[in-house]
Amino acid sequence: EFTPTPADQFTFGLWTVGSIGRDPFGEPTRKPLSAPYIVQRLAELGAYGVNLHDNDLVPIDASAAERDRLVSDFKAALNDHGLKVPMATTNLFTDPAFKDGAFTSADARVRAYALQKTMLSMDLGHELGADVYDFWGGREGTEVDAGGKLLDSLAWFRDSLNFLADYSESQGYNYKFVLEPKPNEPRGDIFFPTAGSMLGFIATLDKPDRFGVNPEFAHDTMAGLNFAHAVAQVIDAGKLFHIDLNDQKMGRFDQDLRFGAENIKTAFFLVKLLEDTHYSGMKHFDAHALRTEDEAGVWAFAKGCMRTYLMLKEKARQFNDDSEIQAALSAYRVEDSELEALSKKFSPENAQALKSRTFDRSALGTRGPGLEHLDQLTIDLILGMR
Ligand code: GLT
Ligand code: MN
Ligand code: MN
Ligand code: MN
Repeated sequence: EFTPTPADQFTFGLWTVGSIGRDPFGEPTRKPLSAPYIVQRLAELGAYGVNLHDNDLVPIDASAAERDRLVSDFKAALNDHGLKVPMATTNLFTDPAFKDGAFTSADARVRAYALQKTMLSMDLGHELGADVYDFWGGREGTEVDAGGKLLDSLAWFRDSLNFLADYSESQGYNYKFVLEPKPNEPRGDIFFPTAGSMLGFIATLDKPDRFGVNPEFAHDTMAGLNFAHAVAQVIDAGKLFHIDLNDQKMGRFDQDLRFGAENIKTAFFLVKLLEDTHYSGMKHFDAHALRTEDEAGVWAFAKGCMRTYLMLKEKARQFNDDSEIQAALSAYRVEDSELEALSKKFSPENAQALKSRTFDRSALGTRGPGLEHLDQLTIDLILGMR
């Protein structure tokens, strides 16, 4: 029970389970794992796929021969173990060339190089079968706003995405692009800090239908936001093409904790939202094992992410089937078909009827909605006491 299968559509990144435990204060604590080995282990654990940045597989200065060898060994492993590559992305943050941004660098040469690197990485992703392409603008931001590029950056980023969407089409690739917001780190302030800002920006692109959002649990939590609320807005906009699951204490540095490790209640409502709305995209665990861990800890981490998701999915099912919880919910949601009909859509008659209606304001303000009871039932359920 709670053992995943590929049908669950769980994915990891070469960079997530492959993390060697480096942090800004300390050297790596683990040896690198080869891509084919990661593929084998993830397949054994029941994952559906593995995602990658161009340079997770092919070093930035690799020769053509080296690239071909690495790609063919990786493809052979995918083939042997039946693992997919659903999503690909570009590393536009590690190399010093990108220290002041990639698509939003004030240096036109860096912007052009970022386009070149991304096109080559899109070619690689396509070769591996990816149909989602992620843009996480880790370096797209500033510490110093005296450079005066706030509006330019938006225009440069827009031009780049329009260029790349046209490139994708001209190549016959069928990519859906996902934009991944983060408020800060590694930059002091990153452009497009929230899912809502990405949604607003997507509407300004030439081909908005090709673009969605890739929200990440930890990114919203760092900013003190409620991730389930952010995801609901992305779903409402029809833009949830991908999701990055992990965990994080609020207001801290980027921790990338195992999914469900910290904010179990938000994780529950998130899973419930994804399951109730039949989210059909990939569930990508964008996190890594603690720096304290050895390789065994890496696979314990990976198993734990998937197990917790599946346990929360079962809890969501129980929530929906629990008659006491459902009774508390129906008591909370007051229905009034007459008033709902009048309020649904404007007409002069409906407006007039509402304006002349007498409301018992005091009764509305006095009613107790039963949320303490409902929330405690939820806690009892999550803690396994129901
Ligand atoms: C990086 C970041 C993630 C992004 C990845 C994609 S890389 O690890 O923390 O949130 O999704 O570029
Ligand atoms: Mn992240
Ligand atoms: Mn992410
Ligand atoms: Mn991170």
